Amino acid sequence: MRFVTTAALGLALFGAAAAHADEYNISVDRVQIDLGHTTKTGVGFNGKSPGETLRFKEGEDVVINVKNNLSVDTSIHWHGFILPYQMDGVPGLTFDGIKPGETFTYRFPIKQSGTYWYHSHSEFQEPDGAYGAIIIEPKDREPFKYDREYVVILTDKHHHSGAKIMRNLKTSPDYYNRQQRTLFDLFSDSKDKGAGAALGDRSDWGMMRMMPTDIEDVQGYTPLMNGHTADMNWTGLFNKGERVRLRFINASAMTFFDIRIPGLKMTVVQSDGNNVQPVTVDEFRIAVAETYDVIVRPTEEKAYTIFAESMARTAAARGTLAPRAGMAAEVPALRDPPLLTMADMALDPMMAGMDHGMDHGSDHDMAKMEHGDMEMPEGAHMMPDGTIMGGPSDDPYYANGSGLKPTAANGGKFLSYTDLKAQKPLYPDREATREIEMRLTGNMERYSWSINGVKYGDSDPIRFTYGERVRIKFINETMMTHPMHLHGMWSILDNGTGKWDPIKHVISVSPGTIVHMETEVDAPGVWAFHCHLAYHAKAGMFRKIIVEGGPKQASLPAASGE
Ligand SMILES: [Cu+2]
Repeated sequence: MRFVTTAALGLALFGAAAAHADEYNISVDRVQIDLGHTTKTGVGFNGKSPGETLRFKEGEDVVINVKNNLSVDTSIHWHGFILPYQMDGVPGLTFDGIKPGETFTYRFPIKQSGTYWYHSHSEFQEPDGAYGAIIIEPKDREPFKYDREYVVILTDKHHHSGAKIMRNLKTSPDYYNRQQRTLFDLFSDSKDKGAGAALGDRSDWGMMRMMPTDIEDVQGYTPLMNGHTADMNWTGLFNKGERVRLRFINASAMTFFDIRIPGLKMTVVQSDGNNVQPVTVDEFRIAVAETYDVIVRPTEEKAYTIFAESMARTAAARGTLAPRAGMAAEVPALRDPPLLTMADMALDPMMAGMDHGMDHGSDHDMAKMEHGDMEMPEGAHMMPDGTIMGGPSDDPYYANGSGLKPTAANGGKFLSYTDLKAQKPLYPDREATREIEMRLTGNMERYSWSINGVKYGDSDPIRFTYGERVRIKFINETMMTHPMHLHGMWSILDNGTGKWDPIKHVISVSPGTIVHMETEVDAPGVWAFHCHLAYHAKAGMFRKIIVEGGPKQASLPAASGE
């Protein structure tokens, strides 16, 4: 069943001359976004935020006219799309952006299928509301069945503009972190553990220049589900016994969500637009910019709550699946916030309490001394200050210690990256031709985020050669989870399943973990590679990729730093 028709989109659909070229008109506009307690002026598409769901067909050529009604430049990036780089929509990198009053025409063939999204790649327009869902219908039959479907697009709208949030973070990096431990916590800790232990723990955190609860660095937002606050209760209807496909998209600027539907098992069938071997779970985490398609089968004539709780448990989006409009089920309470502990950053408990070198302070001597002659576990990595991170016992996604490792409510099954297996490998399995190390680095005290210690503005482009298979080793040396997004080429997550390694466009890297991905370099041109947390990308956790060689080199710009 198809509930979203092109006619209903409010997008003009012209009978184009070419048989398979559909034409769409999208305007980028100032819009009002209802946050319940307040209305925010933001940015949207065709007068709305989120923009209307676009529906493309695999194999068609699309023509999309994007008109800029703002007083500043804009752009649209087609997130997760395989397309010519000139159509990728990253201002200053792949095109010049769209000036106020101007229209830019995107033209590209649709070479994939599944659930995706689109968003502005200009300044903070995406956090300010410029995002929407895309569904691409596959040419072939899908390997699963469903009776109806809904897009569930999540975001974290803040009453401050993105530009203001960035300014506040730069002035005071803990501006939006409300879960910081207070002096009161310190005294209550000292009752339990003794003052010495509590103070010792505190000074370790000072050395790391992070707070123990830096799981989210921007709080105080209002989570929205399909543009609705929890009170507005977005509702999807079903008939008892139907299989309902939910296309979850995390369009947040900064917020990871843990999603569950109490009373229903969810069968994950797709991630980042690519089919996976079905896995049934009670709860899953969706990183910023990821998509997950799940199928649920409500067998009772009652309402079910779709509950998307933020990773740091500061807020939740909520909606309902119900047989009739106006119904509601119980809404779970927010669980206790997880505390990221020093032990979470180290493989060996012996390492807990040592400086992990967020920046390069002067307190390394003790750490060096204590594990100077310790054996390095296989797969582990030694940081510049001598700290050992990672190792064979690590789940590439979630095993970074007790603090962050999620458990499903009521002891159920929580999806891990290790559960994701490609339904059908996109590429033949082969050895990577080269490995690149990407340390994810930062200094929370200055709100500076970087790769290999270098911010984007000071960096040289990374050069790939067409035809190679690059293996990327992410080493997350920070206390935050970074959803890394490579444009224009698929990211094959090495989760140990070999030829079944899942194909994604966002690879989320937890604090203190090492994660590998591989990329078949099959798209010439210039591409962005960045953390998808809006303020991390802007602060410098971003790289320009140049793919040299391959077809159609004429239009590739001359090599330059920026
Ligand atoms: Cu990041």
